[in-house]
Amino acid sequence: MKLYDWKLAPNPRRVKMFLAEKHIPVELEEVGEPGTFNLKKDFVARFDPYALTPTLELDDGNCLGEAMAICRYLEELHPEPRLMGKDALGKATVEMWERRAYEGAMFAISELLRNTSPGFVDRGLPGTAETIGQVPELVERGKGRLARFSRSADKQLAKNRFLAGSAFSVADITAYCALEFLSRAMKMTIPSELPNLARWFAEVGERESAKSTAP
Ligand SMILES: N[C@@H](CCC(=O)N[C@@H](CS)C(=O)NCC(=O)O)C(=O)O
Repeated sequence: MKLYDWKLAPNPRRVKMFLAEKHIPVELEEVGEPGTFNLKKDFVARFDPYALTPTLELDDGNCLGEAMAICRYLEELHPEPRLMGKDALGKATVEMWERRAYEGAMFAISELLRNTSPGFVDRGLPGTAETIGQVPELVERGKGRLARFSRSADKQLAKNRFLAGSAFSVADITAYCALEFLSRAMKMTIPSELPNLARWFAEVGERESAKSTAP
């Protein structure tokens, strides 16, 4: 099993944290082109239009894309510790918060970065060598989306230790990887009026899985 990785990027880190929480060893292959915001040409040619990290290549040659699909596969094979919920309600709650974290934080941050950064000119969407222009109007929309998610997460974390309740889950992993990337790469920190989100962010950052996967 081999994980195609892009060390600096937040989405492959979701799977690396998930693997670390479960103590599953994996071979990593870096497909980021050093010193650029591009992936290596041979990787893009092979997987276009889904040339995305993370991609997991299994020993039989099957390849899985999408962090959550990869996590689902790993959770089935290595159920403990459970990171995707235990019973029907728990699983649905994790999925609900993971989806909110992906759309409200990870995807929102992607809108901010890809539509402003000179490194992403003509690469408004990831995964393909096709020319896709930047749309500056999406930046404000992305900021609003991120603010709404952050406020709702702060409210949820006022009553719960983690996003989906008392147990750490893949929802925390997605939200953490997005917000950590925001502070590291885009120098945007959690606003002081969201103390519960800040408390949670510090706690997740202390986990071994966060430390061992830090770029
Ligand atoms: N929906 C995908 C998103 C994956 C994604 O966007 N990965 C980024 C890195 S954070 C990537 O590989 N981008 C390739 C590119 O910029 O062309 C997932 O959840 O795994």
